[in-house]
Amino acid sequence: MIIALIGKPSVGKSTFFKAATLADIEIAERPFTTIKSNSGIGYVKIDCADSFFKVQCNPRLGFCLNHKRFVPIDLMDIAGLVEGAHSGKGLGNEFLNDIREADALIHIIDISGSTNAQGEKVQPLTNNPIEDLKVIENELDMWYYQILQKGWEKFARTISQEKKNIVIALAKQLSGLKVTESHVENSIKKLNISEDPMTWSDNNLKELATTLRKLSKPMIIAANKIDIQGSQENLKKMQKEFKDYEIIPCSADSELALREASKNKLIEYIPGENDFKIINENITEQQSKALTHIKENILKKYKTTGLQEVLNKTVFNLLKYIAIFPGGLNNLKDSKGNILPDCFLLPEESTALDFAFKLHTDIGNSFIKAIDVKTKKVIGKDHHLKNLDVIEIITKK
Ligand SMILES: Nc1nc2c(ncn2[C@@H]2O[C@H](COP(=O)(O)OP(=O)(O)O)[C@@H](O)[C@H]2O)c(=O)[nH]1
Ligand SMILES: [Mg+2]
Repeated sequence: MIIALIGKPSVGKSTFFKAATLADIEIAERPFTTIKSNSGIGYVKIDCADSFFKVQCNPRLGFCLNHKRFVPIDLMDIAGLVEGAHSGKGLGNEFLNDIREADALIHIIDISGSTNAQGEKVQPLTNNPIEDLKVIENELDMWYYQILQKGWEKFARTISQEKKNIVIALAKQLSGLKVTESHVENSIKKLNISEDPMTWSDNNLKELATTLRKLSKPMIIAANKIDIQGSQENLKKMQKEFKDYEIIPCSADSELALREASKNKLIEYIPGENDFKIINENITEQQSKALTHIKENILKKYKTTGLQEVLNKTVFNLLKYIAIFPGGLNNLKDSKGNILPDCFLLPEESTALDFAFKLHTDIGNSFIKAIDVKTKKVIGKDHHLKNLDVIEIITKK
């Protein structure tokens, strides 16, 4: 699963990415500093199954702090998109291309209104963040429309004359955008258009582009820079105007400061928590002041910096994934003695057999039954797994 961070220049995408991955990349105020998309590993935070069994796990990937397990996900920091990106403005075409393989988008918005359309610094509350959201939506829609429209006449004629299945053909045509057959089927149904593409108007095509974009690139909004005074009003306005989006107040800068302070052993901080503890006496007055500011201005007001919540909601609410641990009824360790070393993220409705195949094709092929290790109950191949299950697969020897 790949999640892309998008937005206009200077809204805090790289700051968000750096905090989420703690990677060392350039962060600056100049527009277009990110000229290549970065990929890195971020994490979703879940209740680790180890506390159920009263043990301490040893994750092979990710980490576990205080029985909160951080499970890796792929993140991409996409270079800033400006109005006209779909027609190539500001290298927009190239940047949009980087979004192709994303399963979901985190749209980072400067909710304080302190960057203009080009990403230049302006007085807080001067820029209207609602417009920023509309601009990016339109760029994404136009990008899909262009891809759809390219060679459309020939495509539609072939489908029509050869009586091919439009759902299969279109999904195949757009598979690079992660458009699936069910996306196409649902879109056609929703728009109430015929299965003969020759009858579709240009407007139908535009509407189809938008519907497919929404389904194949579901989006969540990170309302960033909430630490800047006056942002809360903008947040309320945006939440009122866009009821279909989950809009989460966020301060990427604050999360980055906390994670760096934690990495440097100045504080104890578990990402996404509502508090931290200063553990180093040699902390400078400046550092202490900055940390107190975050505590008073963000954590006390909003509970968290929002960054972890954005990642979690993207994976578990928007994409509706579930986290599954492989484990044995009599043994939670792998051959090296690591306890509950793995945790997998799977689409909702995944079955015990899907999970077996996710572990290994051989395990899938020799599947006999599975065991829900928490309840000690035997489950069949079609059993739907649920979030935080621990599953043992029994195979033919
Ligand atoms: N006040 C405030 N500034 C932020 C926040 N996140 C990022 N910034 C600042 O916004 C500017 C642009 O950030 P950057 O991550 O490079 O933006 P990008 O162009 O979207 O990747 C930098 O000066 C950051 O320090 C935040 O949560 N609050
Ligand atoms: Mg950047």
